[in-house]
Amino acid sequence: MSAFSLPPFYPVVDSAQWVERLVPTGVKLIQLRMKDKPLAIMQQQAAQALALCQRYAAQLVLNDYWPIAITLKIPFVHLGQEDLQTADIQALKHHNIAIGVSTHDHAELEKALAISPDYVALGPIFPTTSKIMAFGPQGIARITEWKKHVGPLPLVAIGGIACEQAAACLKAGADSVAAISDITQNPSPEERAREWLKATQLVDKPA
Ligand code: 3NM
Repeated sequence: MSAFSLPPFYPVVDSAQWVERLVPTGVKLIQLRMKDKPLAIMQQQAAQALALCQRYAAQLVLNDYWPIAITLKIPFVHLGQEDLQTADIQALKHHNIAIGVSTHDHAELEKALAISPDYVALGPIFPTTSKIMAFGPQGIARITEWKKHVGPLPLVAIGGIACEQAAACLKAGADSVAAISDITQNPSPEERAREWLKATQLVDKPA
């Protein structure tokens, strides 16, 4: 298993520019999730994001483009279910790259658990416009159900979560809460990230 630690909150962003804005706020982990960009641009953005994270002692998670993670030695990837089918899991493990996997129903959860991931994500907890999906909102109770199923494996809650709902997600059993729009669409994203950090510290977890 790879060395990583999942903080109770992390932002998901689509560019190195966002990484540059948010890592100085104190976020300990940030996911770079780029879509529909030329490969060379994604590689360059990922390299820039990695350098920024290293400067601020934050962990970078790269969404989907796992060969870039191997090339750039990014220690952490997040895979959607489609990428789970095609990714070279053995190569990622060989390079000591931690793997997180998105899940939306029990069948997907079983597929994720079959590769012994380092965490699984459940979503969307609430309605979201940030990702087009065949799955409707899961609701908070589903977090508790997932946590019972995965046991000590870290669980991330994602999808439509606002800062004010983060503590409830953690109390329901999530080990971490991830968000895009509540931060990037806020008029003051850096300030909002600081609010998230505060709201997710010291939340009492279920026994
Ligand atoms: N994955 P926001 S929901 C990237 O359910 C992502 O797998 C999801 O964005 C899943 O915080 C989602 O703006 C979008 O809702 C999260």
